[in-house]
Amino acid sequence: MSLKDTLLELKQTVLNKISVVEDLDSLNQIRIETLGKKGPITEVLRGMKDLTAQERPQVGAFANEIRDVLQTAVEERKRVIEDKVLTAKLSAETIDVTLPGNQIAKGNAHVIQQIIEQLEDQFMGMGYQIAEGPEVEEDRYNFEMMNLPKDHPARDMQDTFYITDEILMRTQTSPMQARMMEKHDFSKGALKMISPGRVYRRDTDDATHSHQFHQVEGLVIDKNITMADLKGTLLKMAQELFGEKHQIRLRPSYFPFTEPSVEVDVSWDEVTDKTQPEDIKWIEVLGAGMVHPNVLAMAGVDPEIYGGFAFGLGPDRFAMLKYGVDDIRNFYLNDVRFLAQFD
Ligand code: FA5
Repeated sequence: MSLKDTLLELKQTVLNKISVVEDLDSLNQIRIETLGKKGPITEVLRGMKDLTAQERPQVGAFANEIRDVLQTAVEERKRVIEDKVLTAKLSAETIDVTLPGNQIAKGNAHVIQQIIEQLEDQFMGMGYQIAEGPEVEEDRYNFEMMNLPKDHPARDMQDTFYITDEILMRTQTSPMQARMMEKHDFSKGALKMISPGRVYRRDTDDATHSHQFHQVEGLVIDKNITMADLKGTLLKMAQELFGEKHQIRLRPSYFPFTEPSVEVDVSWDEVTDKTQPEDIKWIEVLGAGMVHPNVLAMAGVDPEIYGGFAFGLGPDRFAMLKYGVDDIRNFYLNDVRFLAQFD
């Protein structure tokens, strides 16, 4: 067989191999075996020294031509294989955007915080400011400026955690009345505020009492404020929170810082024209009254000119009423299964 025929046959065999090879390693192997230094083409070119001077350039050119053809075929096949690999990789990595993702567990505000925030929204809508005060409080604000001098028997109504003789854990949010009245500039208009926060009492825990609970204090001081303003405000608050058909009831009571004083109940159920008064079940939710002149005077407000009403409500009891929770302790056990229900 002539050298030319050998080269032609080699070309065909190699092209056939290249056309079926499926991976880059095998293709590289073919390239090395055919076109490498020890390959048959190099071999042919080396053997040219035995040819005549006339044959040499022809065979040389032919061998180069075949080497070029094979090189091009290798490169083309390489591109085809690389494309196939890339396509396979891309389709394996396709992201299905319609697949549901992993659910991230989301917390929710504590139910009592939710009640407090509803009350804040409601009262801000009526032009009240929101004030927060210290939980570690001076005896002076918690009791004395609330018309409860030392040794006043009514101090027993709120059994107290004392830190020193003069410092205590506040038993009520009422000290915020004195703090806000002291600060307020009455020449700029009325004082209308609510003050939510935690309070502490040495109460024995039971279904409706906790030694740590929440209160929201309310205070309005202006000229010509009457008991009707208090009743209207509390009725609106109760109906917005529990529903239009709920009623409130004011019962005479006693607090040293209000005169007259009342305790306020909300109807457990809706009250319609057909409801008999004796069928209404009432739940006590707050204390209120007209601010005592002594309290005004001690905070530097002239009781001859100004007056107002105050109330202190228990959002824990509100939450019990609104959601039918029969034990206040559930709010403080931090059982996520219970708390997550109020999302
Ligand atoms: C007071 O604390 C007065 N400062 C309220 C007040 C403010 C009256 C302004 C007049 C003017 P009392 O101790 O009744 O009052 O508590 C008020 C509300 O807090 C109660 O109606 C109840 O809803 C809630 N409360 C009282 N003690 C507890 C307790 N141990 N656990 C849970 N809630 C309580």
